Amino acid sequence: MKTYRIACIPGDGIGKEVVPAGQQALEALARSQDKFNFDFQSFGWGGDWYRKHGVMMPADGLDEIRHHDAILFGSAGDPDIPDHVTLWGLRLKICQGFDQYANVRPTRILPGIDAPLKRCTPKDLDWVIVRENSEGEYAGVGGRAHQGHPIEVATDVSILTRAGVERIMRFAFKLAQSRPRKQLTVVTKSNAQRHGMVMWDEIALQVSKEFPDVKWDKELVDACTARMVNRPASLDTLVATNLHADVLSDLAAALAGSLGIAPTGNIDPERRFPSMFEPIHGSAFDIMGKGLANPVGTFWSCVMLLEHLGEQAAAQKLMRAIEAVTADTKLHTGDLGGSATTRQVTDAVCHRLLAA
Ligand code: NAD
Ligand code: K
Ligand code: MN
Repeated sequence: MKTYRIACIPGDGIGKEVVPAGQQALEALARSQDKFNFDFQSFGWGGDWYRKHGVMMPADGLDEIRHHDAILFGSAGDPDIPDHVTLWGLRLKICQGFDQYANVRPTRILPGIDAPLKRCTPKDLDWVIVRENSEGEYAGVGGRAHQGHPIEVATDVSILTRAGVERIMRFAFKLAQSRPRKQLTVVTKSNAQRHGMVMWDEIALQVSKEFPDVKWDKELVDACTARMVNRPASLDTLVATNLHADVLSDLAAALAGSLGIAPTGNIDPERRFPSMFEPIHGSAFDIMGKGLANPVGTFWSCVMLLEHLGEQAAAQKLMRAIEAVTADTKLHTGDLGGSATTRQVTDAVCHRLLAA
């Protein structure tokens, strides 16, 4: 029997609650069949590690997880540590160190969820946002001169490379091609950002020629927010830069019912390194430590993890268990208007898996 080695990095805040929940669901799934097992290894990196060691993770931390089959991540973000320190010191270190250049964010309205858009049914909203995850606005390039002085200048430079844009475009077109509608919207801002985004548009046109069966269009990022609300059914797969997709995907999650449901995969499509799966939400300081976090975003991330491992049947089984549980409003957590706890939702999913 196959054993997958999974590195679990709960990180901070509710990451410490939802990652163990995800691990339990995967354990129940493994117990419910005899094709594969998991070997989980947990790493206590994050804010607590920072308080002890002055860094978010050890200098050789990437080497400790380099040979795992996948990474299950929670959140980086601690009330007592600046966000740019926690983010760059842990999550971005892993994304960039393992060149996880494609960030994939599916959005659907799950059964039983009361999504906020009027006249929008689950069949009207089925999107995948592909986020460029290695460069762009979050390249980390820039600086501050004359800090604190009236003449201070601060820059965050967006770096786009031809190679970087080509690979994410190709990934997005391929993903769009694999979906029933074969449709891609290239999100842009080339009216105002007149260098990198103009190259982005040119490369989209060039790569589109390799995918003649994919219908594609271009949309400015600001107009795209309005289209997501007004004409959700007109969208299917989207590709956008690091910052644009970051913003669009939180909107997408809210339109589908809650930030607590949405999953994501930070993928190395070439499979040189482990890919990392996580809920899109953060540490949720307002509810952390109370057992109230919605674990569904993490469970759905586990579905993506299983798909990445090639375990399609198991992925579908977990997705069906999640959908059965969201369909029961008594099992909704506070973010969905209910009063269920992380524990109750997790037990319900595990119970379904073991009963199936
Ligand atoms: P957040 O996602 O942590 O929370 C936003 C709101 O959504 C809060 O009201 C929270 O209670 C609610 N929420 C989020 N997830 C939920 C869940 N699973 N169940 C129920 N409610 C949920 O975003 P924020 O407040 O902007 O950020 C808090 C911290 O998290 C910051 O330090 C930020 O940098 C970090 N963060 C990390 C990541 C990541 O690691 N990938 C992503 C986003 C934010
Ligand atoms: K996260
Ligand atoms: Mn975000």
